[in-house]
Amino acid sequence: MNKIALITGITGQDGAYLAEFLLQKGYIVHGIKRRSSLFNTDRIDHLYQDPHVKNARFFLHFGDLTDATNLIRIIQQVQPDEIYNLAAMSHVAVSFDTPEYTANADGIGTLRLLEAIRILGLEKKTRFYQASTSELYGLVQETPQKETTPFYPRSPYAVAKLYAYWITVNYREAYGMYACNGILFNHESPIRGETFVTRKITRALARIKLGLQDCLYLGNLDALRDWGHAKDYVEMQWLMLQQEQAEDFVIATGVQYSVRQFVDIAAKELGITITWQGSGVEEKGYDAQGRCIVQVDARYFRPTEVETLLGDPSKAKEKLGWTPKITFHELVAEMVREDLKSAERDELVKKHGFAAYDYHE
Ligand code: NDP
Ligand code: GDR
Repeated sequence: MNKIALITGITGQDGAYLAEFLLQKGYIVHGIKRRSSLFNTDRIDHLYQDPHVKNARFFLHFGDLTDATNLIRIIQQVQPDEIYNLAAMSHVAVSFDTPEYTANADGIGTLRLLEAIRILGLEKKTRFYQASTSELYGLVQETPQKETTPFYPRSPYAVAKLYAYWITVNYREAYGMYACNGILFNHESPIRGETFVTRKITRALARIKLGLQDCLYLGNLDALRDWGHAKDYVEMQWLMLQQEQAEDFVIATGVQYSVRQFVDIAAKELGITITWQGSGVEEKGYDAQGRCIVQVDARYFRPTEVETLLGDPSKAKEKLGWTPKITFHELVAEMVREDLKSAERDELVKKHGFAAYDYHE
């Protein structure tokens, strides 16, 4: 019998990689997607199967984490063995603009799913994965951060995720549910959202290389992150649900780079060497021809920043056999390569007289 998985946030970066991974493992995969006025399934279109086809194993349902009745109905229909709760308003900076919505979707949304499992009497059948985050550590109390490091969230996003973390632990303890948190550090890929800093950098530098854009505007260049590859991290999400007992795990690489270093390494992939001048909001990066191609814009500073994150994945290494396959440099190279391809497409479009839109956020 094929196992049945339900993925919330299936149209996002992790949702797409996880769906592909589970389909390869023989799962029947159901995903919840939001209604939007434009198509929002780009990342999973290659997985689409006509539901009329016999033995189809991939199904999408309209839904939203802010709608409890909808979630209960979908879970009742699907009767999943595993639920992966990846849906969230996941942008830290945007959470300062939409704090109430973020609390509703990211915090209470998790409660709605756990309650749905309970209301439907699926506590012993359905295993639950919660997409927790290194943002919980915020103003870090210990370096490197591990499962026992105290939390100090620094954004409405992180505070909402703190609620989700603890309600998952509480349902495990109160009702004996198999529910666990993956405390995942930043993970990226060529399908990372364009407004997260890594993708913003690789996309902009590729466009600058081809003359489609002049300058990349960034916020805090000194921020330090522990960046891994999303493809490696979704495998750990699955493994966490295959253990004898539900436990929470940190997933990280244990290596840290600054945003400035990310820019330098990505630029190097494109044959660009950057010379930095000035500091703080005055800092600028110049190419070999003396053109200013990177500039700090205070608009991208956050009201409260998470300056440094570095994970200690020892527990995952020991209990899950965690070995990330893709190195940081391979990740950057892959992202640059893919963004260069799409910039080349835009260049062609422009050459033939059509406008190639540009969006700098
Ligand atoms: P993305 O932003 O790429 O994807 C988020 C997904 O959630 C999208 O499918 C989005 O739909 C969906 N979504 C947003 N709001 C709602 C809602 N109200 N109801 C239903 N669906 C909704 O995030 P990632 O794939 O990068 O991350 C997956 C999860 O892991 C998130 O919960 C994130 O907070 C968490 N996380 C991510 C890390 C990372 O480095 N990537 C690290 C640690 C945790 P749509 O496509 O329509 O916008
Ligand atoms: P983060 O990722 O906030 O860590 O959350 P993001 O890539 O947005 O920022 C990383 C660091 O880079 C700094 N930064 C900028 N960030 C953005 N987005 N745009 C800029 O122009 C810019 N300039 C500098 C930020 O200030 C920050 O310090 C991600 C999300 O995926 C969360 O959902 C997830 O929980 C965490 O990772 C782990």
